Amino acid sequence: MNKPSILVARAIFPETVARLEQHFDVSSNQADALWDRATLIEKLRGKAGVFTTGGERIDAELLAACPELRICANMAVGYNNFDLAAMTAAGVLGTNTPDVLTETTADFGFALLLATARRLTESEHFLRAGQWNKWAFDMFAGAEVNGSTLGILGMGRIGQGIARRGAHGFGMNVIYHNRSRLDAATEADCKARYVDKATLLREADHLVLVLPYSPASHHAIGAAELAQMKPTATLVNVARGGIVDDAALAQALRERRIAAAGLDVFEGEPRVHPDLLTVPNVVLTPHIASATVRTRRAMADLAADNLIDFLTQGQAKTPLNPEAMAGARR
Ligand code: 8YV
Repeated sequence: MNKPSILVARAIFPETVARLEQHFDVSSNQADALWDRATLIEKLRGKAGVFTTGGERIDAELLAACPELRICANMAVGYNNFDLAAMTAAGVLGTNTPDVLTETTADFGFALLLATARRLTESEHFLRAGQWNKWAFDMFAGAEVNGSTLGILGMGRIGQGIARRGAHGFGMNVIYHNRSRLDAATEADCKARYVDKATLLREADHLVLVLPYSPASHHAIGAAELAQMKPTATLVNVARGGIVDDAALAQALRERRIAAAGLDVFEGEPRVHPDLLTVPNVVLTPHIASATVRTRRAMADLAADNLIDFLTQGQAKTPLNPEAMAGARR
């Protein structure tokens, strides 16, 4: 029997490609060329599955051009690159990689919070530039983390991980806002108190964004929201570009309307708003919150499992639109 054909759209671990090759006729982009959309569609022709990594837009137009496609397996927990309604309508399954990256991403969110509050990169740049020639009582004095108020916008698995780190590790007072309130046991575990968004903005000493990106969360933090925050507050975004209005944030940082920001994600990344590159009070990292070797392997394994399980047995470990499995394209 002929093996199904799949496409791996970006470079991934060679071991993952080798594993996929045991089940599929694999075309892979191990050269990691950045394909434009027309090229992606061209490469997808005749493929039953695609291994995506979060940047490939899967929508009605692409699905119509690729009638053999049955599954898109994202190596990411976020799936805002998928038009899930269009995929369901076309009978195409989408999968993501939840859970395996939760603790690693929460670690990074907390690291970015600490680095931002305690001015880690700004002070390192100062030292590297040879400017450290004496002690000063207020040199790089930052914001207190322990015992302060940690605000979390978006209280899913990663938000809860950050809350637990703050509450149990740093004695922080944790408040959160989310579309739906957590059950009492989870709130107790995270030592977190539910508040409305205005209270969250007003009371947080450190505000961490961990909500999914959708049209509803576009610019959830813009000029108006920044204006409600404390002038001493820090803002951390480990969620998605587009949730923060980067131009408004750069202006607020420049005018010290908030103290500092830590950003792992950007609108239009890998481009970064030029104003963010010139303000000192921001810590910038290139979307690496899930980037440990073990976690990236676990993400790749789970995405590969989904392709293998679905195309060989009609099942998937982490389906996003399980209803598409029943009416899936054959
Ligand atoms: C990924 C992420 O590394 O999982 C997500 O949603 O943002 C990151 O862990 C990124 O999407 C590329 O795969």
